Amino acid sequence: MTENLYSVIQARLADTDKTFMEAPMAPPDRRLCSYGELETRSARCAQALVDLGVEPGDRVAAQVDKSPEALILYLGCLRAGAVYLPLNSGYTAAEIEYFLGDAGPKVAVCRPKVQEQFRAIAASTGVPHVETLAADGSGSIAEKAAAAGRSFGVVERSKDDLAAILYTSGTTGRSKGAMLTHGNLTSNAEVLAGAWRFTSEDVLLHALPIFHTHGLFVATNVALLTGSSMLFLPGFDLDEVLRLLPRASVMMGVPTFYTRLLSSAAFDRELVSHMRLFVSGSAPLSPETHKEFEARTGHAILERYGMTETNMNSSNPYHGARRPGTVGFALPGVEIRVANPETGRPLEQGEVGVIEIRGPNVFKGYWRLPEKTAAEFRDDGFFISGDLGRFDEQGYLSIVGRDKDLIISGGYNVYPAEVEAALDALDEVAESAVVGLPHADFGEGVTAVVVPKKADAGLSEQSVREALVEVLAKYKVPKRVLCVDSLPRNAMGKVQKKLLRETYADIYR
Ligand code: MCA
Ligand code: AMP
Repeated sequence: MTENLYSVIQARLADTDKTFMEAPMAPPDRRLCSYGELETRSARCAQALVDLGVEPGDRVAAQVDKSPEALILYLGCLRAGAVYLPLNSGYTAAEIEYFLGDAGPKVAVCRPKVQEQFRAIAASTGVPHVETLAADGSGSIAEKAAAAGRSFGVVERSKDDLAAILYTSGTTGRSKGAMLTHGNLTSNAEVLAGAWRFTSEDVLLHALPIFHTHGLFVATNVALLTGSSMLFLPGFDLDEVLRLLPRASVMMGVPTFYTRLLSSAAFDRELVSHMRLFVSGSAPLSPETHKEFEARTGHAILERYGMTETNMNSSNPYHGARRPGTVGFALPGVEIRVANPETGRPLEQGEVGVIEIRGPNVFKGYWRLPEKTAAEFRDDGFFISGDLGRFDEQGYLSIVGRDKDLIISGGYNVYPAEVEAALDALDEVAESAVVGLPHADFGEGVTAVVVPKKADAGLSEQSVREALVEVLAKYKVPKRVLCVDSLPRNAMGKVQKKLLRETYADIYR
């Protein structure tokens, strides 16, 4: 039996006339997509990919704007047995070059306006085909799909075959491609659909990007498996979200979505009285936001915890207390333990240690990096998350810190080491340290503390930011750059980041 995620979706498809996606910002003729149209359009897309020479296991990379057609490209890849490789639309040419070189895709899909740049990168990295897809759904891949036959089936895949590769940065070195299988995605979507009581009656407000686990897998796969509908926005626009919330039953978001909603006086109990569920994840939701949200709306946000490598691990209960500041219990079929970071020995309830995960949700490994993969797993198969946690007396898990030097800004991960390397590469910079500081909108604000090579080197906050925008995606570029004479170091010569975080704690408040 085929275990292709698309076959599982197809087997559940009950009503082909039912709306799968309504995209209010798309061109009028492409605003609505029923489940029946999704079938035909993803078949045509799969056929177009196969006509380009895509074979099962080949990678198809996409750096495109969010649109219904971008989602159909993902589904076309699943059907063709290809491995979908979505790329953050903010990545610069330098970042893209690395991903294409590492993943070796057969096809790379980009926005029409950067196709020349993409073609040059494709030529230097050996990618045979470059196709285009614009935010309005037009482009060469859309044309090829429209001209392709509609009878394509679904390529047989087993649960261990790859469905996608998502790149995640690391504390050291370059990004690693997390290999996610059909089994990983299917099992997690099924578990979440059950845990969060999704039915075909649901209307999900989808304002997340679709190049990460949260928007692509958690939101979309759950909707597809349960035959629900989505209100599909190109991004989080506060006014649009407020306008559409009365038509939705569920919303998923990063904490910034919820703090932005609370900043609006129009966001009140009446507007969301019909809503069934608000889910938060990707970054810590502060207990203050949780409480303020409940006081304003009567809804307790359901916080859950996941990673690119593991999909979703734990969730607060649908029925039962949703505890602020916790990420709830392990999802069915998922094992979570809190262990000694050095030895992996499980700790007692109440003790703080590294969170480790095992289950059908856990990825297959890092693309072409067997040693790095082995280093992140214990011998008994538990994946070492790098998050520090504790179970309370009722079994709720809290994330209390990170064993990894990571900043989460508005739900995007930024590794200080990558930003420091970009800063240190600037002629005028002698050394740098990058820290995350409390930020009212993004949770944490990426902040650079730099030592100029010479006092009169002409280094300014603006010049540094301008130089970094050329090499790093904007969300990684420090919101503030502070020039100092020297960095504080301990007796071992290590930069004291804790001290920097304390010294500059209030700069975004
Ligand atoms: C945009 N900017 C950002 C961010 N987003 N800077 C830092 N952090 C960000 N997250 C930049 C913009 O380029 C712009 O720069 C300036 O900040 C202001 O942008 P603004 O218009 O306010 O931003 P926005 O376009 O409204 O986006 C904010 C956002 C967005 C809606 C919070 O970042 C977002 O959708 N985040 C969701 C991320 C996500 O899906 N994460 C899931 C990862 P300038 O002014 O210079 O032009 S999956 C995951 O983590 C795991 C698996 C899990 O558990 O889910
Ligand atoms: P990513 O690499 O984008 O998949 O990010 C995964 C990381 O996001 C996790 O290792 C956690 O550090 C963080 N994360 C996800 N959900 C939560 C949450 N609910 N609370 C705190 N941190 C979270």
